[in-house]
Amino acid sequence: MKTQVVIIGGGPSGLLLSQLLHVRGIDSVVLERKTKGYVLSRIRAGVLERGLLGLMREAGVAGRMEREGFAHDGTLISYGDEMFRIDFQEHTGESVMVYGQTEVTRDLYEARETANGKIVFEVDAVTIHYAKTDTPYVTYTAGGEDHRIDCDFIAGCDGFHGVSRQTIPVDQRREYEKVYPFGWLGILSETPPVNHELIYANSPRGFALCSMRNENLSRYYIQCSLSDKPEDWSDAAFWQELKRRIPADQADRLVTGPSIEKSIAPLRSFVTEPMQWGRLFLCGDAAHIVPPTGAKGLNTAASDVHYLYNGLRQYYETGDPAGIDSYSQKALARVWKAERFSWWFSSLMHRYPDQSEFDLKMQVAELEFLRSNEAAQKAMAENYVGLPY
Ligand code: FAS
Ligand code: PHB
Repeated sequence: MKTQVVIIGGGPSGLLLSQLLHVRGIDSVVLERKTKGYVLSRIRAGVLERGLLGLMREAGVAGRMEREGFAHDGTLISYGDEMFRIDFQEHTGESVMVYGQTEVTRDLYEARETANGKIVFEVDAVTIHYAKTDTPYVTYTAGGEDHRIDCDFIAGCDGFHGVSRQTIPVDQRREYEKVYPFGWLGILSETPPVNHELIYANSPRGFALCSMRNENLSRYYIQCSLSDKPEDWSDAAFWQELKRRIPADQADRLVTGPSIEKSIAPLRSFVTEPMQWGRLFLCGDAAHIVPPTGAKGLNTAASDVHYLYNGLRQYYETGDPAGIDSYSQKALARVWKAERFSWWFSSLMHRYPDQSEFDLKMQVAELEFLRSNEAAQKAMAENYVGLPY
């Protein structure tokens, strides 16, 4: 088989890239290790930046998101019983869209299937060959048979545990990592959200986040120990702990109910450089990971896709390789700013085991500065709605 772009990974990065290329008449094949049902069962991001909204519109898949998504003009930050609001509209004139990653992925799958896009599920032994030449190819097995796809380019959209990053020789990669000494225990519940906006909560007992998917589907998180397992937490214990971490007036109005999903995500900051190796380009979690505090994981994957899509489009439409040659440098410039914001917001909102009394005073001082200073709020708002591509 031959195609123009082989895309490894059928998550949001791979699917968005495939659909954008299709709109421009550029052929791709998506190789996905799991089943479609498994990919759609993963509960992940919930907040979309303006840049991702624009890409979804350009890909022609924004209809349901615009009908069912919720535009949020601000977010709430609490510490103890204190709470204040960051007004995105006032500081940036922009909003964010609350619309689950699962729904983004579902919309992209539907668009690819409608366009008869080629997606191969349950592939195994995916191997990238000759990425440093102008005749790369990918081999894989599916249904017990060996396959080969010759292509012009390969997009590694296969997440943190994929094969693409590992294809770049270890002595050619520089990796930067910070592992956080806690995780996030998240639940979904078919209950009305406690507030119409998100609440990021700093409390003496640890971080909590009150989010949502729609008017009767809420998403809540509490910071937990890395040794915790979801089965260690009954629903009652989760709700009791969440109530102790958010302001009393919010806890009083919290509607609880049975969890329909419960999972723990570890937190890390991670970047690999470079994000390209010959004709192999890394996108999304294959190249970088952020703690979900700033809602930058999916959104930074989207900015990678923006740079790669436009580079490939320039190459195929004009023969000019400038966009693909500068992909890694452009993508990394924005990746590092998202890493910084996610690290900064995580440092501000969580309890760390080695924090001193002075450190805790610094957190309160930073929160009160953010609460009272226009420039600090503008900086927070600009990062949260998404820095320009
Ligand atoms: P993904 O990991 O989503 O997709 C990669 C795909 O590649 C997967 O479908 C995988 O099956 C496939 N794959 C892997 N290896 C392969 C191989 N060898 N061959 C073929 N296919 C292969 N971000 C937020 O903004 N907010 C959140 O709350 C949030 N929560 C998260 C919770 C968890 C547990 C995780 C892991 C991530 C979370 N993220 C969150 C980040 C998440 O949203 C990612 O940024 C987003 O999924 C990135 O999308 P992709 O780059 O497509 O990677
Ligand atoms: C979510 O709704 O899952 C969500 C929202 C904002 C975050 C992280 C997760 O920062």
